[in-house]
Amino acid sequence: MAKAFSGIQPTGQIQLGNYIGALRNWQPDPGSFYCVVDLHSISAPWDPKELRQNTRSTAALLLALGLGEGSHVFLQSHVHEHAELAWILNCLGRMGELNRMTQFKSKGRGKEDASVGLFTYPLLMASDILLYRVQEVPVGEDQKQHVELTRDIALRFNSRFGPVFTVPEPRIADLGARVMSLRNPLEKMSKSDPDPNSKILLTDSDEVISKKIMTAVTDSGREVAYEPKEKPGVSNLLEIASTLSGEPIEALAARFRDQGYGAFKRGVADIVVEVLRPLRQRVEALTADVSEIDRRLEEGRAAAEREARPMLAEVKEAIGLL
Ligand code: ATP
Ligand code: LTN
Repeated sequence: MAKAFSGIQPTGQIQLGNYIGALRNWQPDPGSFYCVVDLHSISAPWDPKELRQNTRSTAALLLALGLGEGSHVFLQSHVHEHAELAWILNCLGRMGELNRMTQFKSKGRGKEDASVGLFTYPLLMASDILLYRVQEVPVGEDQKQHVELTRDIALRFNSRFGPVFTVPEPRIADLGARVMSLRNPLEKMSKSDPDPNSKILLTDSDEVISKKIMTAVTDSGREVAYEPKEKPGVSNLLEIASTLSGEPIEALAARFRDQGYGAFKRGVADIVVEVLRPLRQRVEALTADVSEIDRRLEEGRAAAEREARPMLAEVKEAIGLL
C-alpha cells in the first residue's frame, strides 16, 4: 500500500472539481496524511474571519470523508516543521524553475503587488510532501507541475547531501482531473471564482445544484457527444456524470445522444445530487460540533509531528546545521 500526502487550501467553499479531481482519490490508508494548507492560502489576500471559518469547514469535510480514520487529517500551520523546511528548500530551489510554474505565471507574474509567498509557494508544497516520506501525491491536473518540481528538488537534495528524501510521484486520475467552470468550459472550476454559478459547492442544496447544471453553458448543436475540443461544455458534464456514477462515458453519451440538452442536463443533475447529498449531511452533522473537529485535528497534529520532527532533524544534520 503506497503512502500518500495531499493538501487543499481553505480559500473558500469546496467545489465539485476539488472532489472529483482530488478528494475522491484520497484513500484512508495508514501512514497517509491529508492537510488543510492554511499557510498556502495566505499567499493571496485574505480575511482572518473567513480564513478561520473556511479552515474549519474544510477540515470538517476531510473528516466527513473518513480521512481521519486510518489516515490523518491536520492543519499545516499546526506543524511548524513545514515552514522551517520551506526555508531550507527556498535556498535550494532556483529562480528559473519557479519562474516556469504556470500557476505563478497566471496568478502573479508581472503583478507588482503579488506576494513573495505566491512565488515561493511550490517550495512550501514540496516541504509538505517531503516531510512524510510518501510515494504518492493524489492531485488534479493543475498541480502536476508542482509535484514534478518537488521530485526535482528531492533528487537534487539527495544527490548533494545523501539519500534523505523519498522521491514522490503525482497520482492523477484519467478522467475528471480538470473539471471545467460551468460558465466557461475553457477555464477550470475554481473555489475562488467569484461567480457562484461557475461552480457547484459541496454545501449546495439539491435545488441549487440542479439549477446550476440546468443553466450550465453548453455548445452549439443539440447532439450529446464526448468531444472535448468541439464540445467542451457537454464533454465537461459527461466527465462529471461518468466519474460520479461509474458509468463509462461512451455509454452515457449513447444513452443521451438524441434526447437534447435539457434531458441530458437533468440526468447529470440527478447523478450529482445523489452523490453529494449524503456527503453534505455528514458534513452538517460534524460541523455542529466544533470541539469534536478541533479534538480530531489535535490527533492529526500529533501523528504528523511524529513523522515531521525526525525528518526535519535528518535534513538539518545532512546539510550541516549544528
Ligand atoms: P483556488 O481557487 O483557491 O485556487 P482550487 O479550487 O483551485 O482553489 P486547490 O485548493 O488549489 O483548489 O486544490 C485542491 C485540489 O483540488 C488540488 O489537488 C487541485 O488539483 C484539485 N482541483 C482544483 N480544482 C480542480 C478542478 N477544477 N478539477 C479537478 N481538480 C481540481
Ligand atoms: N498547491 C496545492 C495545495 C497543496 C498540496 C500540497 C497538494 C499544498 N501542499 C501538498 C498536494 C500536496 C493546490 O491545490 N493548490
